[in-house]
Amino acid sequence: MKIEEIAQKFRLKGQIIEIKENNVGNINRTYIITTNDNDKKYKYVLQKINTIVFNEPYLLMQNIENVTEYYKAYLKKNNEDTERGTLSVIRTKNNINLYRTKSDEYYRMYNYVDNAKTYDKSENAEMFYNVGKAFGHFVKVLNGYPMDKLTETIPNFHNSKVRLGDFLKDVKKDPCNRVKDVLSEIVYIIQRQDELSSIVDLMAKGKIPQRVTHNDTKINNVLIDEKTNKAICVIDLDTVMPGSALYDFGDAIRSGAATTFEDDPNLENVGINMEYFKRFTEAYLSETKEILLQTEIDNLALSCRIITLELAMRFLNDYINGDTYFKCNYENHNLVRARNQIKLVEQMEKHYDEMIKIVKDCTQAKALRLDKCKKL
Ligand code: GN1
Ligand code: MG
Repeated sequence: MKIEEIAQKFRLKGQIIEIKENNVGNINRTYIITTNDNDKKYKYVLQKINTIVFNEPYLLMQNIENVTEYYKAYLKKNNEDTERGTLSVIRTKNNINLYRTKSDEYYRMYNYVDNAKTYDKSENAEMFYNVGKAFGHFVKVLNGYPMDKLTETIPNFHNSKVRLGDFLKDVKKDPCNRVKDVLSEIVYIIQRQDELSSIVDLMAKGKIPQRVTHNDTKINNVLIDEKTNKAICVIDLDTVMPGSALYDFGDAIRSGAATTFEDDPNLENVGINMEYFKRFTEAYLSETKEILLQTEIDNLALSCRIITLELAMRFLNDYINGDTYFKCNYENHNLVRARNQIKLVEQMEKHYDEMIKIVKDCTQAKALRLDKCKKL
């Protein structure tokens, strides 16, 4: 079925005048649809859901619709921007939040937030500070959301322990005879298996709570206002599920404070920008300090290493399996990503004490302020 015909199934205003494919993201296919209604232009985002990755598209859409409606109600109550502050699901003419084609393809539509851009890399520390505010705000807004309404659409998505088990099984199977080329990378990951399990273990012991989490907090999942450079909206809500806030914090740092892209083959470029780390942490904690538990705060710096290690393992795992999960633009793309992420873990290990100190300084500033308030 043509994209135009599919777009027509949704409640669009006016006639379609343009369809453009947007080549971002490793999973779904995205199209920007422009319509014209009495000389007024409207834009929509149409996405084909990758059902190999998301095999419960109806439950996934239910999660997204529930969460965005809750979000909108919060924004309204707090006099914040309900139009641009969250995504809105556009339903089909049959009033369903998904369109299923005869060949079992699933499409969904959102409003397009205008005058906003996404960035694969932050242009400066201030922009990343704003991104920290947006992800912190996300935690704050959804803090009261009734968790039992959320479905875990991809079970164990950030269960690094389960992922490690799957990885080791695939290493044993070696379906594409690639293991021999990546032995040192495999050893690197196995040497850090205790670390990989640590957040999951703390959750199992009840020391870290389950929260509504985004699970893909890459910087390009935040819309930045073109004029003010403020972060206005968290997007890509496919993986909104119950999880640990720590993975979201860590993943934002992994992608946004890295000195280069996650698939830069030149490892000399790979590092962590500590100024970005500091600014993001300040912003994030300014939104979440009253919400996060001390155990969560104590593990923020470690979470960056764990999620980066998890990504290194996922990319390597996909390479070993013959590149079936992540979109690859060239041979060895997954291997390049895995090596890049391993280098980033090394860099985070080098700067670990500094990272811990920054988190402490941000939270001590908070304690001091509280103390002052009490005395007044
Ligand atoms: C995938 O498609 P995208 O870029 O939003 C992946 C994330 C990874 C990311 C790495 C559902 O996200 O978990 O962190 O690639 N999403 C899924 O770039 O697996
Ligand atoms: Mg995503």
